[in-house]
Amino acid sequence: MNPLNPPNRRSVVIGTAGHIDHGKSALVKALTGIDPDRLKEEKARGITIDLGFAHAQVGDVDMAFVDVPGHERFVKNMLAGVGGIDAVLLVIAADESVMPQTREHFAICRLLHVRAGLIALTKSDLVDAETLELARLDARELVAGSALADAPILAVSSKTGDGLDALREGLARLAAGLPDHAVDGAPRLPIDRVFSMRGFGTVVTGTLTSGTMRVDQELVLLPSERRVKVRGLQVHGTVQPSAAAGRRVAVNLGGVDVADLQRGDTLTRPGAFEATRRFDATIDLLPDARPLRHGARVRFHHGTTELLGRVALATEHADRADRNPSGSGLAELQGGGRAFARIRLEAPAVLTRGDRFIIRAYSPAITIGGGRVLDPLPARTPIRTATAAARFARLTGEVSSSPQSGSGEAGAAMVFVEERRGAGLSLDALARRAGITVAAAAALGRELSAAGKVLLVGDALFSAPLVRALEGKLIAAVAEHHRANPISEGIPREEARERIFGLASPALFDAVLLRLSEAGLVAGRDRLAQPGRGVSLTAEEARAQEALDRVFREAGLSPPDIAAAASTAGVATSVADRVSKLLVRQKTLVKVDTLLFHVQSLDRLKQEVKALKGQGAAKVDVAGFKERYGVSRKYAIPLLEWLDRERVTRRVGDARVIL
Ligand SMILES: Nc1nc2c(ncn2[C@@H]2O[C@H](COP(=O)(O)OP(=O)(O)OP(=O)(O)O)[C@@H](O)[C@H]2O)c(=O)[nH]1
Ligand SMILES: [Mg+2]
Repeated sequence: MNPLNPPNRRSVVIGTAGHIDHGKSALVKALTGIDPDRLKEEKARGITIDLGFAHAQVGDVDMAFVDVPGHERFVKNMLAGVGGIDAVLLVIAADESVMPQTREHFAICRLLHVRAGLIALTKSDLVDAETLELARLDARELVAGSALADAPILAVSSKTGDGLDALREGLARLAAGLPDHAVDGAPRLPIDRVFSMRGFGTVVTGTLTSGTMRVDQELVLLPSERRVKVRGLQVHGTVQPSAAAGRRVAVNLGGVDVADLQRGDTLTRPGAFEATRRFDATIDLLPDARPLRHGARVRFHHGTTELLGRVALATEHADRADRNPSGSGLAELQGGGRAFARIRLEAPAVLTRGDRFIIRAYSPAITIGGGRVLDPLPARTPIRTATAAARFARLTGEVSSSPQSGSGEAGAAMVFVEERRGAGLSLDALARRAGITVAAAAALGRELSAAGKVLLVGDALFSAPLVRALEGKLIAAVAEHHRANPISEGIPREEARERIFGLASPALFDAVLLRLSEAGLVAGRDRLAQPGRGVSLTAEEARAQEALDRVFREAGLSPPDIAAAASTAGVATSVADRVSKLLVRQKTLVKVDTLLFHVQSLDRLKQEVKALKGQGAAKVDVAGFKERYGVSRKYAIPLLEWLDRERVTRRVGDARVIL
C-alpha cells in the first residue's frame, strides 16, 4: 500500500463552477500545483473546453478537483463532471461578479442537490475594497435560500496568492463536515474519460460514486453489457489494490477496446443496475425557464451521459397542486413548478431510484430544470390518470400515514412488489429498482414481512393482500370442487394451480400450499382436499364400486370396456364411468392405453413373466404370449408394451427379452 495515498484517508471530490474566464482553472492550479487544462487547444485559446482534474492533500484530506469549463457552449461537459462531486467551489471573479454561467452552474448544483460548498471571489488583486464588497453582496444574493446560503465567501488571488491559505482551511473544514461515502454495495463508476496507455491498454477514469472497486474484479460495462476485468487501479497517479466511493479513479480494463467505450458508459458489478429507456421522476423547472410542454423533447443529463428524451407530464406535484387545481394530465409545467413525469429516452441510461438529473431545452441548449428518479423501471402504464397520481404520491413516500404504503423506501418498495403481482420481486430486483444495496433490500424485505405487508418466498417478495386473495380463491375452489364432485378425493393440484395461480411463480403456489396445510388443507402430491373429506358415495355408486371391482378382477387379462362392464355389473353406464375413474385414482384399476385392467391381474402377470426366466425361458414373443395367456392381439400388444415400461421385458426385434 502506498503510504502517500492510503485508501482509508478521508477523500473529497470538489467541483469548480462559474462563468468563463473567472479564474477556476487558475485557482485549481494555485491550490494543487497541477494545471487542469491539459488539451493543446485549451492552452492555445486560454479557456477550458473539457473536464480537467487535479488533486492535493489538504490537512489530512485527499482533495480531488474536477475543473469544469465556463463557456456556455461547453455546459454539457460541465454536466459530465458535476455528477460525482461532494462539494462545489463556486468561483466568481470579483471584477465581473455574478454572470450568466455563474447562475446556470449554480442552478445545476442546486438541482443535483450538491449540499456543500464555498464561494471564492477570485481576482481580488484586480479590484478595490468597494468592488469586492459589491461582488460579495451579489454572491450572497445568488446563494440565498440554498444549501450554500451560509457558506463562506472568501476573496483570493491566484496571481498573488492572497487568501489561498484561508481558502485551504475553508476547504478542509468543508471536507470535515461532509457525510461519509457509501462504500457498501456495488461499485458504480460513470466514465468520464477513455484512453489507451502504452503497455496497459484501455484505461477509463471517473468519480467512483458508490461501492468499492478491486484489482482482478470482474465487472460489466453498461449499457453495452460487456464483461471486463479490472487489471489495475490508480488513484491520483498511484497504484492501488482497491478504491472506494468518493475517489477519482483510473481503471485499466482487460477485455475491451477503447473504441468500444465512451464517456457516459457505466462500469459496475454485473446485476447491480439495469439500463432503462423509461423512468418516472419528479421534475423541477427553474423559475426563469419557459413553460415545459407535455411531450417536449429535452436533453437529459445524468452521471456523465447526455441523451435525448421526451417528458410526459403526469400531474403537478402534491405540494404544488394548488397551482393547478385541475389535477391530472398537465398540458404544461410553468417555470418554478414541480411535477411528476415519465421520461422516455432515445437510448438506454444506467440509473436508479434517487438519482438526480438535469434537463436542458433541445434548442437552444439551456438548462431548464432537473429532477429525481422515482422508478427506473416502470411498466407501460398510463400516467395521466387518478390511479397514476396516487401511485406517484406513494413513490415519493408522501402518503406515509396510510398503513398500506408505509413510509419512504418501504412505500416505494410496496409499489414495486405489488406491480410484480404473482411473479414476485426478487431482493436483487428490489435493490436495483429502489436504488439500495442488496443487504438493505434484504433488511427491508424482512421488515415488510414482519409487518405482514409481504410474503417472502425464497428470495422473492409477494404482496400480502395478493397472497391472501389467492389463498381465498384456492380454498373456495377446493370447497366448490368437493361440492360438485362428492366422489372426488379433491381438486387436481395442477388444475388448481393453473386456474388460480396462472403465471404466478410456482414457488408461491408451493408456499401457499404449505401455509394452508398448516391451517388444515390436505395437500397431496396430486390433489388438494378439505380436511376430513373422504370420498362419499351414493348407495348406487357404492354398489357399482363393488360390482366393477369384481367384474374386472374376474376378467383377468381380457377385461371388458366400460359399457360392457356396466351391463355385466348391472349399473348405468354413466355411474360405471364415474366410479371406474375413482377406482383408477384408488389404484384398483390400472389404465393401459385405452384398456382398464384390475391391478391384481397385472401384478400376477408381472410375477409370472419374471418367474419364466427362472424356468429357463429368456424370451417371449407375441404369439407365445397370446397362447400362454389365451388373449387376443388386442390385449397382448398393450400388455407386452406395459411390461416393457415396467422393465420386466425389453423389446429386441420381434421378441422380448425377460430382464
Ligand atoms: N489578476 C488575476 N488574474 C487571474 C486570476 N485568476 C485567473 N486569472 C486570469 O484570468 C484568466 C482566466 O483564468 P482561468 O483560470 O483560465 O479561468 P476559467 O474560469 O478557468 O475559464 P474557463 O475554464 O474557460 O471557464 C487567465 O488569464 C488567468 O491568468 C487572479 O486571481 N488574478
Ligand atoms: Mg478553466
